[in-house]
Amino acid sequence: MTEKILVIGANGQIGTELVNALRNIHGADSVIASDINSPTYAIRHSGPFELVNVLDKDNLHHIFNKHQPTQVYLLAAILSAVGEQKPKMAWDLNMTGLLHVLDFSVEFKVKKVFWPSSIAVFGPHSPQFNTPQYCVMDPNTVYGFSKLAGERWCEYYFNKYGLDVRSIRYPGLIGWRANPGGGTTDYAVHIFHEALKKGKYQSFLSANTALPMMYMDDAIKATLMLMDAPAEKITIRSSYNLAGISFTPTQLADEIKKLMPEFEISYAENDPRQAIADSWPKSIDDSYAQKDWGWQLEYDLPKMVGDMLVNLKKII
Ligand code: AKB
Repeated sequence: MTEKILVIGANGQIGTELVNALRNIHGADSVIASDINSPTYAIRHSGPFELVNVLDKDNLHHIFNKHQPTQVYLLAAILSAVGEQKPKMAWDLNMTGLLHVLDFSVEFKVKKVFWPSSIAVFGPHSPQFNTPQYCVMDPNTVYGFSKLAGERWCEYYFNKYGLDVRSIRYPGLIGWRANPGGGTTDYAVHIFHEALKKGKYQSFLSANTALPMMYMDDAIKATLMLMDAPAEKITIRSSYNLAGISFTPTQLADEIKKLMPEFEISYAENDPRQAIADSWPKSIDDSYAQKDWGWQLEYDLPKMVGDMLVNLKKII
């Protein structure tokens, strides 16, 4: 059966990469990219595009009706750092947007829905190392508790309406094709841009702040693996932990220095994102993803740094 895949929030960090990966697999015309903003060059030139605001119910309903998608990826969200500046707006977009998409997916009999969660669902009382799938969760950012509530809604729609909704708790994502949009882990992308442009970078997180991160190639691979897995293999309908690689700004800078010995890092003080990072896990246990759908990480820290620098150099 031919798929019709609607990607909402296609201009963002994940969307830019995912749309291209999906178009390579299913063909350009089978993947409708959509976003609240006009399409980026890469998205516009690779296939169809719709302007969509997930909070505008009539507009979203029209898009579902027009395209009759078989799969929907909802990527539109406000991330952790921006969410603290605009808490009500973050809650509204992250929550109401999700509920609109879940409702229309039931109404239009969408076969599979993907929605991203985050390591931000954990909080200061969650175990910090090797954080398990199931544990105390007390997120203290609006982004974090909107993602946790969203996970509960996803599981609820699966149990109550049989909607095949699947989700991953992404770590911080690092890629060269698109910039991140206002998260706490953004330093791990900015550092590469500044290294190549200026040879130095001031990290807004402190030297020894360890966080779980993942190279975008691995994140896209995991997303497609989860979406391709047979439904009976998916034992978690809230969201799967995904570990990635855990490192500190110093460890990342040291790895960059191996390829760019002149690179220098310094550290800002009193950045509000530090408190957010301190409330998140330092490393994650993703054994459920490994067991249920065969997840295996490909990029470790040296491989990721090498690939980022080689590719970014070509476009900077
Ligand atoms: C953020 O930093 O807000 C995101 C995330 C970890 O979900 N990158």
